[in-house]
Amino acid sequence: MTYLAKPLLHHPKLPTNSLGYTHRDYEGSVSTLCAGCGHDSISGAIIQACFELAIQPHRVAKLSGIGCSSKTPTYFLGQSHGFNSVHGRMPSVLTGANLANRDLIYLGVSGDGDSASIGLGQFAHCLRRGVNMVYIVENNGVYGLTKGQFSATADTGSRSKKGAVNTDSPIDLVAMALLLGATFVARSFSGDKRQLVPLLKAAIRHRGAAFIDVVSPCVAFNNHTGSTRSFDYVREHNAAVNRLDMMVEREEITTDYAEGQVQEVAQHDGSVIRLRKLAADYDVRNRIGALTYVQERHAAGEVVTGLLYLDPESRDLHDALGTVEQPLNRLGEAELCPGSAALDAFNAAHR
Ligand SMILES: Cc1ncc(C[n+]2csc(CCOP(=O)(O)OP(=O)(O)O)c2C)c(N)n1
Ligand code: SF4
Ligand SMILES: [Mg+2]
Repeated sequence: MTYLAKPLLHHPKLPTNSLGYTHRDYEGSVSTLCAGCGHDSISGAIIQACFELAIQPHRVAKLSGIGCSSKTPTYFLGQSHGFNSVHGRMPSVLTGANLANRDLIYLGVSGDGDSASIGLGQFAHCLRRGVNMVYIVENNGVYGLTKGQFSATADTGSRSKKGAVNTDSPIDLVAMALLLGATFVARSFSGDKRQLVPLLKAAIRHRGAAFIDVVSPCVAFNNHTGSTRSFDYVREHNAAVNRLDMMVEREEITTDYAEGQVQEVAQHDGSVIRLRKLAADYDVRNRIGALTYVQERHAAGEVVTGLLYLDPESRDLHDALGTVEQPLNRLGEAELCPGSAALDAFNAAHR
């Protein structure tokens, strides 16, 4: 059996969002991942974020590659569109779907093997093209599905469960995303829903390529002493640069922020990200500063989390290509076949 259906009955007093939907309306099938897998907590955070944003499930398309992480779209948003592609090929399938229908919200779900090994080229190009999506890597430092080989994100010197030492250099997907031009870059931890849910909400409302690297321990193969992706290691070395609230529109500050510690960034769609700064001199609008900071802290053994970079003036691939506003399946014959005079004029313009 590949998945289990959940019973549809739920408590009549479950809280509802502005669409009248409960949390249950954003769930998927019962997970078949190992009990305690970090990936299930990320599914929970995605459900929470979509519930809080009152997203209509049919407006979401979730795409993935291959891996335990890439199985997770079955376990959330059961009423949404889904496509489980080939190993490492989620980004090109997502790019094509996005170009055909710009009206959907695209969630790309991948693993560190899927994105940093076989899919590294695809990862790079969809970020540099600015595809409007939320690209989530559930990063456990191993190939969980194929039973625990080191992945390309495993730190040098980290140990496998059987004691082998990784001698290769790690690929830091956050640093790559910054270099490649992603306009929203964050890192979080599957065990920190308080940080992850608002990050997901802000990324969903962002126009452009939003990338979130979520450290997500694999309890079966990479949760031992000597691993730098275990629950204990990440809890002990987590250095958050900020905590954020995501507001659909600007709202009065009601929380107890200390003066000088709050940074507000408005996005294109009117949503406002309010950041409580934990590292006083960290500026989320400084791409080069972010890159330096993340690498310096990694060298000091820390796992930097939070919203690391945001370009409030972001544009997406449709802006760059000047595509039509409507999804392609809504274009009628008149737009698709404007007649021979229009074709002659077009050809003449290219002579
Ligand atoms: C073309 C191809 N090569 C190799 C595999 C075998 N394979 C399946 S999943 C996987 C790695 C998954 O690792 P990751 O993306 O980190 O996901 P995780 O299971 O750790 O969540 C590999 C190598 C495959 N399915 N297809
Ligand atoms: S093998 Fe690891 S990544 Fe896969 S479900 Fe189990 S704990 Fe999760
Ligand atoms: Mg993995």
